[in-house]
Amino acid sequence: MTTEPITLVRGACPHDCPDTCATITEVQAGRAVRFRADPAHPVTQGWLCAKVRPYLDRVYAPDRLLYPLRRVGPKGSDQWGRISWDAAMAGIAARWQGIVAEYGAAAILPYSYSGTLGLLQLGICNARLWNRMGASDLDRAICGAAAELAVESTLGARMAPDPADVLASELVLIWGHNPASTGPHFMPLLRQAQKRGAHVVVIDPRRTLTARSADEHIRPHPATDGALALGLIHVIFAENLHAEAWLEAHSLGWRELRERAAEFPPERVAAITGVPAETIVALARRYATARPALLKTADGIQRHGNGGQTFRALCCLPAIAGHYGVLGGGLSYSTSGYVRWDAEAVGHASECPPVPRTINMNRLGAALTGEAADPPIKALYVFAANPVTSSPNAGLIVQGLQRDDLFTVVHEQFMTDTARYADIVLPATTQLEHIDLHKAYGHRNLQFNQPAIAPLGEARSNWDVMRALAGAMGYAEPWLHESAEDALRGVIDATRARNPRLAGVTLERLQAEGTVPLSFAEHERVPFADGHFPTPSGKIELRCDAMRAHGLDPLPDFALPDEFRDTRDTRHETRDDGSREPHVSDLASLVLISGASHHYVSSSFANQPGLMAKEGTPFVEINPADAAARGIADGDTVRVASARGWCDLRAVVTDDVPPGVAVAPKGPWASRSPDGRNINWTTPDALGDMAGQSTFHSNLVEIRRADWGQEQNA
Ligand SMILES: Nc1nc2c(c(=O)[nH]1)N[C@H]1C(S)=C(S)[C@@H](COP(=O)(O)OP(=O)(O)OC[C@H]3O[C@@H](n4cnc5c(=O)[nH]c(N)nc54)[C@H](O)[C@@H]3O)O[C@H]1N2
Ligand SMILES: Nc1nc2c(c(=O)[nH]1)N[C@H]1C(S)=C(S)[C@@H](COP(=O)(O)OP(=O)(O)OC[C@H]3O[C@@H](n4cnc5c(=O)[nH]c(N)nc54)[C@H](O)[C@@H]3O)O[C@H]1N2
Ligand code: SF4
Ligand SMILES: [Mo]
Repeated sequence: MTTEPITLVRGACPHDCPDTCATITEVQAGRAVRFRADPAHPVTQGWLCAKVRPYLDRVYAPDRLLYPLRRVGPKGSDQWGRISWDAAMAGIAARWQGIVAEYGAAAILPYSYSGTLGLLQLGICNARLWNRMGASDLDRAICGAAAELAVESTLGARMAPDPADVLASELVLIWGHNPASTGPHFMPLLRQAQKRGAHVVVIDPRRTLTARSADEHIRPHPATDGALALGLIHVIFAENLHAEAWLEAHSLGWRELRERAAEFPPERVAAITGVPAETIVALARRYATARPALLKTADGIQRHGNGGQTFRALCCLPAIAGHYGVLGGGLSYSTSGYVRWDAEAVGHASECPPVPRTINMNRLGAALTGEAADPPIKALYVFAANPVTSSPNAGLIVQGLQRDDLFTVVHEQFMTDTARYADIVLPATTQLEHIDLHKAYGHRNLQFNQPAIAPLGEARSNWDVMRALAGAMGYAEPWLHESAEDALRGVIDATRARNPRLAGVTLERLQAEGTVPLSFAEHERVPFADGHFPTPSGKIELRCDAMRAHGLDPLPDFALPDEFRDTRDTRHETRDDGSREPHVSDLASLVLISGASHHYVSSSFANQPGLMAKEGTPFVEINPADAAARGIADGDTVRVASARGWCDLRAVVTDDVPPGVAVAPKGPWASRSPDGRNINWTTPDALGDMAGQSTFHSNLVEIRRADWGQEQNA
């Protein structure tokens, strides 16, 4: 027992989660001995989720990467030799300089997403070095791009109520969102609202953890929610339940939307969605007459080929019933629009060459195998992301990463599926070892993260690596070499100068207080309470002419994703060894949804033994009728196959999924599976209707017992 004193260090959970919890690390003799929630935080409320509670297991995991490594075997063979940081930096800079000389900096692609959401370790690191270099830009459209564009063009900004405002709701419509797993701190508030009499409706094809405790669960066919929303709008207008005076004063195009919705009478919507017409009518009445109703949603629902238009329809619905601007009403999607970090302070783009081109991250495999041709991608730098596990059509990504002429660097905490294909692997710090500032997308506080312990081994933070790389490349601009504190201070100060919500916020105050609430004038507390929307028209744009620039109808509309319409016989694939893939047109296909795992955040934590044990063997849920038709029993190993590829999973036969739908959560690592694959070997890399959105869930698959392919070939 050491008698050293214990120091408490305030931090923030860095993961991609709306809750952005406030944490406290207890440090003794330089070692983190306890990690817990801040009891005083209004949202964290003294508890952390199952994923992050054992965070010290992650920090001190025996498989943490602690030293720079150089590949010494063939790509993907997992054979490494230790090198020094100096050698790593010099080696990377030499390769990059050669590529820049021969192909231009556009041949270099940084790839990052959501390992951390910090301003410094993600935001600034996404921008500065790459801008200075003139590297290709990455269109980060894997998660919620369509929803973000839909919200920004319809409402003007991503603003949302305080989570606790749900206590004033009479009806809560949770649409294509599973907060019990994906934003758990909303659940106690929801329970409390329910106890006060609020009626909770979940709209999701799957019986999720959230749906289990709802008062009503409505299960549309996947990707038909646009029709469902237009059907609700239809009924509200048809029964004269719409908020005409409010619409007249504060909206653009409500009469046109009424005409569009007239094309979606309940019987037609029932045929499209599978939801009975009576249910649609009853829900519309309940929604329109609740005082008020909150529509709470997130990104899962829009990962479909038609997700953008679907989300536009969702944004319009609260306006028709007059729920915007009312305490307990409106749309709860994201609070991230309250603070937009000053882009110039973040990236210094005005001092840099123009962006040569932009590559959509959802097309990584295609880009690496020829789609990005002029110039080809010759170097990839991955940090805070694990595309082989988490990005669509992963088999094609692996094919690209195996190119001998591609120079890949991965900066990671662990030897991920992606890091295994690197030429050089650099060890990254965890949140306990570096500084950062976080804004939340599910609440209205800033969270500061003080480093609690020194970096383990030779791990370095993203920013420290960016600075070292800038030095190795010979770039002298001071903003490439600032201290972490100075970099943060510069962005905070520049942003505060234009944004009254940051009144009084300084680096020093954040460091001292950890949690700093954003400032709201009383009339701004409830979004859009004054009837003003920060759109070009100052109104909510039900008809949004800006949509034309994206090649879209200015009114929300419904069409099935291409994946579900295109039943042409183009899906046959042959394995490398010439044997036959299960063929999706051999049987009526299933729509496979691969949303969040309860115990992982995307692929993060899916290598942590305690959490892997809780999550169990990677599985796919299939309805008993679909299982029986295929001779599949619960627990069987099954092969899930799409036009892109296949993977083997354990079958869970359950009516938690309706007939025609299968669910296999994202997250499990390919390298931890016997077949070396995961569900993203099947998912589509087609782009959605808006903002280059990923379309993970518009995934037509066939599921067979794993021995089926072999039988066919025998
Ligand atoms: N535990 C955990 N938490 C997470 C994450 C995680 O991986 N694990 N990921 C984080 C990230 S990156 C994000 S973006 C958020 C996402 O947060 P959510 O959007 O809440 O999570 P998802 O599971 O992606 O999708 C939500 C639901 O959409 C449903 N869905 C899919 N297609 C349709 C459809 O066509 N119609 C309807 N009505 N529903 C549909 C799925 O069945 C799923 O239950 O969660 C964050 N939090
Ligand atoms: N099938 C399917 N796939 C999906 C989705 C889906 O719905 N279905 N959802 C998608 C969504 S919503 C998202 S947001 C993406 C997320 O995809 P990614 O952004 O790739 O997220 P992760 O897979 O969690 O990988 C993050 C990695 O960053 C590392 N990391 C963490 N902190 C740091 C750090 O400070 N520095 C460095 N260098 N590395 C760090 C972690 O160890 C981890 O390996 O996944 C997508 N994948
Ligand atoms: S993942 Fe979400 S709920 Fe869990 S600790 Fe982090 S912010 Fe909180
Ligand atoms: Mo996401």
